[in-house]
Amino acid sequence: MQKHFKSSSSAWVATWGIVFIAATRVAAASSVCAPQNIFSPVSTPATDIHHLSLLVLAICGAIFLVVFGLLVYVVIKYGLFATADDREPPQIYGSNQVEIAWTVIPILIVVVLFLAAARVIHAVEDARFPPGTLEITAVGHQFWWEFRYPGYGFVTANELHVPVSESGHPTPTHITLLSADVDHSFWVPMLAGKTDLIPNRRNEMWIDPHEIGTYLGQCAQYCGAEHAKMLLTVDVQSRGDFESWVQAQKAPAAVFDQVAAGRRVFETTACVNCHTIAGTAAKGKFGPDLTHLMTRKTIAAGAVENTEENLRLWVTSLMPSSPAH
Ligand code: HEC
Ligand SMILES: [Cu+2]
Repeated sequence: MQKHFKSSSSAWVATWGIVFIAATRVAAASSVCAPQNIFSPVSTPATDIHHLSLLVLAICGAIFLVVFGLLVYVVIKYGLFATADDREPPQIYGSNQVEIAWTVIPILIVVVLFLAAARVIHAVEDARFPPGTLEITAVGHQFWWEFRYPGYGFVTANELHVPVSESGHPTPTHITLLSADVDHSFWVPMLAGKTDLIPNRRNEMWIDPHEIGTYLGQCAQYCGAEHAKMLLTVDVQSRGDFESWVQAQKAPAAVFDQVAAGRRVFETTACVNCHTIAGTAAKGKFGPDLTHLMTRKTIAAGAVENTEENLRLWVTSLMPSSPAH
């Protein structure tokens, strides 16, 4: 008797605990950063995953309702309003029907979930690409993203630009994923699922965003102390805007006489060992390409806005002996 009450109250606590944790997680996630939203996909892989997750959620929700409903029924009938006769439930040994039912039903549920997931995996992984597909290579670094556009011959960082993909004229983007150091994971929730960037391995993913806009993403694999500040954005542009952005990125760095002194400092200090600026002697590959740094909205992988003040703080912090300190 004691045992009966104990186990049902601990099941009660456990169930409510899980519901509570799930509820706080949903609340926390939705209040922090709306643009990173798995529930409003704008690209085929994200849409497929969204549909799959709704199916899984519906099946799990149905199981929850059945189990929880039975639990509530038992607690009320045999706990709160038990008559003397109800105290000892009928003892059943070896019922074939019951055992077959609770074996076959879960197997069927697992098979349905497996087939649905396999269908989505196949659709995403084995997609065929039309001739207009844009090829990009993304390289994960501690703690920033390098984006190479091999077809156009330039490199940029942290802010990926791609053309919008219209249904009449699809222009998806195929992304090859590499890592320069440790594991990272490329995740822009509104565009596609996560794919890891693993050292000495070539992974792939693709997106076909059909709405112009800026989509936020985040490295989704803990890669070191500054992992949380390894953000990325995908700027989905009209075909025309994308082409003019490409032309601007292909041009060598702008030259201004007013900043000749600063350029001399850059070219004669260690900066050149880590950074590239097209058209100068700086050919370093360790840090982000700085050729068109001022076309980017943020610096340091989205950690701060690209303002003059932030840039100044960033660069002077590299030079502890500089007069700015
Ligand atoms: C030891 C290599 C190294 C040296 C030397 C170096 N940098 Fe960097 N730099 C980096 C790395 C790595 C990052 C990316 C950091 C991040 O986003 O987490 C970076 C980022 C930057 C950025 C921000 C770029 C962006 O797109 O976010 C600027 C600007 C910059 N460095 C300027 C300089 C200047 C100016 C010098 C010389 C005074 C210099 N760096 C020297 C490695 C270096
Ligand atoms: Cu990371």
